[in-house]
Amino acid sequence: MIVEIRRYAFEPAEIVIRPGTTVRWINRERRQYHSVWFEESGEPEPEYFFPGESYERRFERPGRYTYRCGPHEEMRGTVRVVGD
Ligand SMILES: [Cu+2]
Repeated sequence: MIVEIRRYAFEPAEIVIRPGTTVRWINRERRQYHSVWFEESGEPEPEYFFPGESYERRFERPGRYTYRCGPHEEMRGTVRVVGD
């Protein structure tokens, strides 16, 4: 599953996936770096990634996972993992 980042937005902002799916966020900006931070999970913010780079994460458990970009709090997204 691919989520693209353009003009300070995650596209699509919400996705629905099955357990065991890897999500890849690709930075499609011209210059701007971003991060994908699951802040509510209590994890530290991961490193920024730059145009042309990507960030991956695999989801094993059903649930609703919200995230944001560290430097741009208005950038938000949701991953819904739906089991059988
Ligand atoms: Cu950002």
